[in-house]
Amino acid sequence: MFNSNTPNAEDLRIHQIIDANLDRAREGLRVLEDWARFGLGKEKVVERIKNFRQILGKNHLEVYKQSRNHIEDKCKGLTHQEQINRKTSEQIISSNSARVQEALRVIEEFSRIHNNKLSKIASEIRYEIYSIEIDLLSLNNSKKSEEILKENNLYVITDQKDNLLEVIEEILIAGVRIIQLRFKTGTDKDHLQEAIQIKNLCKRYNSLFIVNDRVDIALASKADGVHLGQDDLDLKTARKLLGYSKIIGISANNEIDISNALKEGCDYIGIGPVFETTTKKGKKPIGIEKIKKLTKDLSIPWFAIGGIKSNNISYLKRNGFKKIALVSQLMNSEDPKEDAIMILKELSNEN
Ligand code: TZP
Ligand code: MG
Repeated sequence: MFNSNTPNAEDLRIHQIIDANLDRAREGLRVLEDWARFGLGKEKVVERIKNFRQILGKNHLEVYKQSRNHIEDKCKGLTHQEQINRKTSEQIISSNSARVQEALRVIEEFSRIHNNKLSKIASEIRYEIYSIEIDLLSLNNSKKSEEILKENNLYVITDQKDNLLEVIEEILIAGVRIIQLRFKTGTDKDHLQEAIQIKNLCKRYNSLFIVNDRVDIALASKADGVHLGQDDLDLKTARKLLGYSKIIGISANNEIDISNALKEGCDYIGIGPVFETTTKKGKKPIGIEKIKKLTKDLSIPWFAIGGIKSNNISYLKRNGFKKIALVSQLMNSEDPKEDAIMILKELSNEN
């Protein structure tokens, strides 16, 4: 129970510690709350954080506030280089979560004897902050990926080749921001190595790296997501394994596949083949009219794929297709960088 007798000097020091750390925890929570609100637009997370802030506010007793200034604080205003170095939203989320966790730990320790209720509250909220930090970082990641998917119209899929890394780098230099690693033969060990190298390359160019078919290789290479066909692992299972920080794309070519993919929360859809293609032999083209019908009300990004070349992009654009995915046009190009630049220009809104 809280001891309401006139505090002695030691009590005063303890009250001052609690006062400072309640302020610290509430300030840190406010930073997290504002990022959840304005940066991510996630109402549910905002509510969770706001609730903690209010609980701490209610427990910020007058005696703690009154202890302020009784003892001179010589460390006031000290900043650390690390605080100045914080630039990205991830760094801000992590450092402020740590700030809240540390402050709550201090409150928990120092209030245990004279205000056990507050000590317990601090401990409970501290555990919650660990999961809020992970949720915020995941949401941050998926928000960034969603934006890249929304803003970019060219999605490049790889083919197996000896100089693949060089070709990918040329394509990234050209400005492509979505790369998918696709392989149909070879060993898992080699594919994972390749995936890790491409992931690092994509990271340098702020680009999405997606693995085709394989959730395990996507996870092990820290890819941004996975692309699944109708015969691959189902979306629900993939989501369970990957969580919400990763994107999941689905190949869906009819109303049922599309509606299932949407229901289960896929992030984008690949539709095709639009035209005849040698990359996926034996697959009958769907044709542009059918694709137009299927995508009429689609509210998530979708990419047309299959047989798309430099010479039929303007035709697709005239028919309202904005986003395309390519394999052979860039993988077999003599100059992938120049080709990618031309295609990006063709797809841009200026055209
Ligand atoms: N899915 C439908 S068509 C296709 C895939 C992976 C192959 C596309 O390759 P290309 O060389 O761009 O026609
Ligand atoms: Mg597949």
